[in-house]
Amino acid sequence: ETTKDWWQTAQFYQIYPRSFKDSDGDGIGDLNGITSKLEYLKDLGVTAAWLSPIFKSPMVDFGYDISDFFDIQPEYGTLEDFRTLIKKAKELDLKIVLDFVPNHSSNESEWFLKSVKREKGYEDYYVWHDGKINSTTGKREPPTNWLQYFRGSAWEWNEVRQQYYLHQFAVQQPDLNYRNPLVVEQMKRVLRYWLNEGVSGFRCDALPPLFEVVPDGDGQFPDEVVSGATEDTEDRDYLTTTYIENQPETIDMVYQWRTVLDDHKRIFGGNSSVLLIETYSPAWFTMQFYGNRSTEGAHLPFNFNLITVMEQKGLSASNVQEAIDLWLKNMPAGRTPNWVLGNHDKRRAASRYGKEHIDGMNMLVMILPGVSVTYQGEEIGMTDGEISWEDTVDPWGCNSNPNIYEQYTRDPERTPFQWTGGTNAGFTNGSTTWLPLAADYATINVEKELSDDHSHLKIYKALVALRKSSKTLQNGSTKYQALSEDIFVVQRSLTKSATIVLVINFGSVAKTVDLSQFDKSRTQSVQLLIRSIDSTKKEGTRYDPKALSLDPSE
Ligand code: ISL
Repeated sequence: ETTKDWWQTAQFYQIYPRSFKDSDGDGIGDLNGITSKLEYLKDLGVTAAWLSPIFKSPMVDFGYDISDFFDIQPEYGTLEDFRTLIKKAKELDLKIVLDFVPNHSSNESEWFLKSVKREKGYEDYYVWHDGKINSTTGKREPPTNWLQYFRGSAWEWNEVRQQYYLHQFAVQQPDLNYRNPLVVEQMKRVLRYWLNEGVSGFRCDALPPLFEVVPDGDGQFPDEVVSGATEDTEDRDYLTTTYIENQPETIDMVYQWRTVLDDHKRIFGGNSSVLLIETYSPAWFTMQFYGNRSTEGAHLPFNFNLITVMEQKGLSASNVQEAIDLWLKNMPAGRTPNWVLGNHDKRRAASRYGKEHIDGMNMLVMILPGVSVTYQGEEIGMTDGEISWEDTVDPWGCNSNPNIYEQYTRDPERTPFQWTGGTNAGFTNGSTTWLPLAADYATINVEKELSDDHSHLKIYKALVALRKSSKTLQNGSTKYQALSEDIFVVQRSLTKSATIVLVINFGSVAKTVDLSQFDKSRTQSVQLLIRSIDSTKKEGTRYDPKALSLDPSE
């Protein structure tokens, strides 16, 4: 077996900086807060932390609207603070991965301000268009019917420039024009700049909308057609996204970024740095990011199937099997799989799957081959906050209305991290928090779960430790199967004696499982390694694999 590079066996951990730890009492998380908690990450067994955007931003989309890609958001700290964070991380042998947001900038970026004024070199930095004149009304209209992700038209009229600009996200997030070589080069500068600051790679944001279709000879873009997915004409699902998503040029751009990373390593030495790709695309598109026979691409295009399949169909053993198949059966040979349960855009795993299933799902992503990515709070079983319309700040929520905002808002999964059961959950020493806390912080928090004999956190730590020490989990073969609607089994084996099995009961009634049905050789007693929180079994005890009883959600 070949030796693996660091990222192939890594435990990734996503930090949402605004909600992780506040060091200065303003109720907003910051870099010094993160630095003060690096030891916590080390203790969890994390290899690399990915920070959601920390760059200068008007915070319309909480950092995903960047006004200066080369500077730090003042409320998060300074470049010096960032360097301290990197230094401390290096001391602890933790890697830091930054968010790279290539699709758009903030409308307050100097690039955009210059483009509005058609300053030399910036004329075509964004996707500008005259629009069209309606033949009946004689009025000016957007160039196409394209919709943004956050509800409403993807085109905005600019009075100064007297043209429309494209924004696939909020009005304040104009799309950069990747058909302009100056933009392509500028964004590679961004990558090199942060590599020089010592980061270990990037999570690349929002890849599907990077390129749009090439306009026709008259400079016109085609309309999307009504897809019938929703009746809500403001909602992006109302139309197809044939022309605005998943263009082939997007794949090639990622290959170019990979070259930037590899060149940097070749010139300056050091460890490999990684590219993680955010895309909710069909497998035929997603898998191309990995690269092809002649070209290396992203190290890890995120696998969101355990989120999306369950969102559509609910949690069951067969749906879990389908989600795993979707990745492993489509992944090109020799690549590293990965497993994601949540992020800052999706309802929290404990709320989505049900609190009782958080340990089972954490076990699942850690026993499956490849790497797993934890969103802050999943290790303690954090649940969604309840955020009223009045407290709603996410642009996706705000672009809707009080009756439907809960369908769109992403605030519930972004509430402050729960460190203790004390005032403001130990997130801040100040009196306010930028988003209300989730209600359950008195019982779901790090301090309590570290002191409890058995807790989500202790289970999580045991899993990470097992994964780190187990050759079986790192190199073993994989077999998995839904034995029924409720019972799911994953088995990893290196040799017959070095076999690890995970059995989950997704159902709400107790079941007795015969593991020899799944694997004929599995007749000798099995020893319990790690059990979910409500399990009454005992670690170290031996059980009969032909009659293994499992309580609901055990
Ligand atoms: O959130 C989604 C699905 O639940 C996606 O449609 C999401 O908008 C898309 O994947 C892009 O997300 C990323 O870029 C956005 C930002 O708002 C998100 O927080 C980020 O993860 C714009 O930069």
